[in-house]
Amino acid sequence: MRLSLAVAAVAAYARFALAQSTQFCDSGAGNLCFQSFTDPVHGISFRMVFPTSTTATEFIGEIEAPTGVAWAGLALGGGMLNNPLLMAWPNNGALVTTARIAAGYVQPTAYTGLTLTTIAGSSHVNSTGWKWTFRCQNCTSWSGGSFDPNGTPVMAWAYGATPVFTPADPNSNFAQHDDFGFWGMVTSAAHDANYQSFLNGGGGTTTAPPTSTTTTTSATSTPTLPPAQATPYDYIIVGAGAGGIVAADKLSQAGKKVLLIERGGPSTAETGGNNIPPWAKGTNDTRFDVPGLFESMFTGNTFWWCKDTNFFAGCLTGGGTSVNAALYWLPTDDDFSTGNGWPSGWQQAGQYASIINGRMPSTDTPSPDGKLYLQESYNVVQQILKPLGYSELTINSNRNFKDHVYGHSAYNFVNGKRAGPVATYLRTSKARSNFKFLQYVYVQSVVRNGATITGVQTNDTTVGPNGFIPLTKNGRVILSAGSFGTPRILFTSGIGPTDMIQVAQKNPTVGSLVPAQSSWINLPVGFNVQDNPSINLIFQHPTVDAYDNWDSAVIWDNPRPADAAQYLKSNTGPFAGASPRLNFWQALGGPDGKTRWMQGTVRPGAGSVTTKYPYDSSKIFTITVYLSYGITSRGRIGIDAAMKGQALVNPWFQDPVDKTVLLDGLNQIINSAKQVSNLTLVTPDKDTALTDYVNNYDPSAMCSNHWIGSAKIGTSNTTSVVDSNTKVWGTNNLFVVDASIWPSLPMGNPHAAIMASAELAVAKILALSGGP
Ligand code: 6FA
Repeated sequence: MRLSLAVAAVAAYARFALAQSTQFCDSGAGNLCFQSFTDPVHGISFRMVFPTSTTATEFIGEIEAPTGVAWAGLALGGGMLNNPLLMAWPNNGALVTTARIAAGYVQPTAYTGLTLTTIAGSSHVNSTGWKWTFRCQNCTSWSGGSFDPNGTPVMAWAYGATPVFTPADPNSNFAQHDDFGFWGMVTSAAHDANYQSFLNGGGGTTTAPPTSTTTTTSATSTPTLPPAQATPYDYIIVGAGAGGIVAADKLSQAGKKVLLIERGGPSTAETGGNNIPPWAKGTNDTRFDVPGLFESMFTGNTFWWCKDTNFFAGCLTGGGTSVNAALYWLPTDDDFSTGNGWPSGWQQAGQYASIINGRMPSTDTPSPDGKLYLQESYNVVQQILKPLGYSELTINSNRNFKDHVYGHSAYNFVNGKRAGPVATYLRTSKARSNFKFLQYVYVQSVVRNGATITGVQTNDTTVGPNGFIPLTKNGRVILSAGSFGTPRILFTSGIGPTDMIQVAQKNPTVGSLVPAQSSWINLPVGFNVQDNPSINLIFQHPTVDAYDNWDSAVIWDNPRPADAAQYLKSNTGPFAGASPRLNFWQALGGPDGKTRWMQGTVRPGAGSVTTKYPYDSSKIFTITVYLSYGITSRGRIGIDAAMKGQALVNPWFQDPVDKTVLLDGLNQIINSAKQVSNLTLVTPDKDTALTDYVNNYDPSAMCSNHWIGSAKIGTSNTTSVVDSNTKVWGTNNLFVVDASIWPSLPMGNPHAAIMASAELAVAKILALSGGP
């Protein structure tokens, strides 16, 4: 489901299970053994080492960043506010450094309560990046805060992609960070007996510490840890979203030794999440559990979104299924038809729809008391639809009926809480001893010897030597990292169009992982993508309760007291459902002789309203009108130099007939709405022609977050990326099981269809000879 709400600036930090630092002995800094954390997206490392005293008030720190990082900062506490922020940036081949502190979400000012000394011999700026090694004195406590030099305090990092305003000036102002994150710094394991001798040997001066002294000392008293032992797996699955969780469950159920790797952390309480609204403190009702908090995903603290795409994508356990509206549509037979691009052998949609529904039952009365809440917009919209010849149905009981039908929005919520694959497939996997789940581990590439994959390269050196996790003999890797994540891994692995592999090759963090050009596999990764174009119509009607437009300041901080109390008591009421209340479908013929399907999603309230005329924001509702099955437009996605996923060619309305057809559907709705008494169209307003409204629609607002097709399935390696067994062409043992393989959009919001395709994909993978 698409939302037009913008992501607001980050305003707070989260308390969730965090990644932890690991040991890093720096040969460039006298082999001092630091605790080090590397952020998985930008590749910036943050390190600390202390004297042997467990009550030390100083440390030696390092920030090491690849080229392209304009500035980076280490906050000495789990948040940007009221904690000293140690920052550095390169300028003309030298480093400029500063200590700052911020009391609000404003420009941090200079902080003078500590002493910073750059250790020149270990610091540098060169062609691959920059490194700042520094001594920080009087640094473990400050007015209003402190951290434990002998525990696992939470630290925060910040990254800026834009240079500070006056790079030569340590007091320069700078724009808000582009990204930030948190980790647990294991300071208890960061005390090194060579600390003082390193400093005595030259630290803090403009010359390097004498190499012989520091090398000798550390060699005798700082044994390096043995390399991490790697466990080989039959199947390594990358990404715990809709596709990956199903794949992992089916393969572990079949007795295979399975590793599921997720780059993000917990989501629902069951997975360890504890992002709980103030009104539910003391309960397990996290943002990801409570359906009515869906709209709060789009403001405030946004640790759950992937930071390396321009579009909304969930980077946490459950992937998109933990952050979406959970609209749940069992796939139609047409969705898996050859006409929709599936190879023959994929046409058992009915069978797999019932498997999915058996494990994750659909409900259109999400409140466990069986009552429907906030139904006013439903009642108004059916007055629009009935004169157009629509019939009311229980949609998932009639999954193949998608023409002129409407019904209550269906979800896979259970007992008033988000369920989805996390509370079903992942739960059963976790009970098996042959299944292992890693969170906060980022897979950079698959490691291959020509056509044979030998394992995956991660950013986590604790999971294997240099972060490598191997496969067992005949083992297989399945990429389920989503429509943007899977292509990124393929590009870094030398698989895809040449231009994208070259972009990955030039990236300072992952470029060295790209194999030699002689083993690149040229496939149309990123081409053929689709996403539903969607347009919002906003109406006002006196009977409608806009539910405060789902404003986060209300639903997260100050909900209607009776509704919050009802949910806390029995998981019932408005908070037991997400915002949508009604869905409808209609087949529309186009001037090109093709049929396209229109889907509508109706919800009380609106994210943004455009009109010159007064309106009552407490009585508005939105109809989001999408074009789905049958659309002909395709776009292309790829990466930029920072490996950020983006649309190289927007997928919406590339074929003008898609726009013509959607305009036809919108016109039918608007015309029929005219006969509903007291109903006013607010956006587009009466001065704005529908065609102009659609022509001027911001393309990014047209996005529905239903991306598919970036590693399309097919029968030819010139037009598809995976074969009919979901195996990547040109490889022996690399598969893709996620939204990327979908050849064309399904009829409805896609996560159930993706899960059904994952069920069938695993059946085919298991049946394929040569595997473990
Ligand atoms: N689909 C529906 O059916 N109903 C909806 O209501 C609905 N709404 C939304 C919505 O409101 C939003 C805001 C979004 C973003 C999507 C919505 N969708 C809806 C779409 C649906 O959620 C997605 O189509 C579906 O989740 C896609 O499933 P995939 O398996 O293809 O991909 P996911 O994004 O779910 O999972 C990928 C996982 O891989 C993530 O957990 C990610 O963190 C992980 N990952 C990515 N790169 C990785 C790497 N390099 N290493 C390790 N893990 C990685």
